[in-house]
Amino acid sequence: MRLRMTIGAGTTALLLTACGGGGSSVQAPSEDGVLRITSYDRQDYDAEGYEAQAGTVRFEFSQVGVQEHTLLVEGLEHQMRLVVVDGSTDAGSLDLEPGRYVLYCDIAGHRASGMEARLTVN
Ligand SMILES: [Cu+2]
Repeated sequence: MRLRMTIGAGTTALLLTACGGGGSSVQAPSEDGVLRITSYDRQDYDAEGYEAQAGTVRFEFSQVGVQEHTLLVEGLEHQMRLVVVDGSTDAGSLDLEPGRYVLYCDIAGHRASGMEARLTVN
């Protein structure tokens, strides 16, 4: 009877998958109830997801950089469109029921390059 140990060194896969910054960073409103969202020139918001309480949700949209960006809630575009450019801030509010929403920037090409985020209203 022979015991043979096979060491599969040749088949050891490299499982070091790239960590694509992938966490699930979710940002809740600050203590004053305002949901502050920052945009960056890399065409991204400062979190992948945001949380808010149902009712009147107040948004404050600001910018790090110089690119113009907007903030809209999918399906509610006619109710709010915030715009920042040259370091400005913009603010607005929406009456939201509990549910899942999508935030995005409607500047040409920005959403396609990843400028969108989840909004969970509880
Ligand atoms: Cu943008």
